[in-house]
Amino acid sequence: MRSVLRAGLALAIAAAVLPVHAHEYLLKGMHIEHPWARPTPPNAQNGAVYLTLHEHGDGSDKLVSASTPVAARAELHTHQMDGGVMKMRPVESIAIEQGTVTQLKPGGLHVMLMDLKKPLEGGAKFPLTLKFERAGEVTVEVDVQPNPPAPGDHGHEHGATTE
Ligand SMILES: [Cu+2]
Repeated sequence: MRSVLRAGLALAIAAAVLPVHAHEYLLKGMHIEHPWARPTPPNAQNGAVYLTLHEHGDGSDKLVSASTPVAARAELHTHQMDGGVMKMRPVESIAIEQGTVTQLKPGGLHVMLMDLKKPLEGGAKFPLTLKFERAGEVTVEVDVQPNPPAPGDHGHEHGATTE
């Protein structure tokens, strides 16, 4: 009983601090969920950020760029098969179709952090600014954690998923 109360209190605190509820952001119709990055080894030059995008608005949008103070630059990347080998490729933008979920996740689309200023440490958080063609800019907080966030119950229907 006591742990249930504590969990409830933790949720109440998180809801008070964060823009929507636990680690989600809403920018016009664009719903951004659980930005996270894996910790990087001490000499790593690059890192990657993953998150989920869901366009609730009245049209489709595109993620066109990203930036963060923790890296010299951020690029939008995808993974593609090339001669039987998975390779990362920069993409100009990431399309988010109206009503669908676009997941940036390991082995797929991601925001690549190039030339990290220091390693990403587990438990840390850092800001990442995302720029959308229609919705504009938003700065989200990225959690550095070894494992993907648990698929949450987001309280609404996500419909079709694209990756
Ligand atoms: Cu990459």
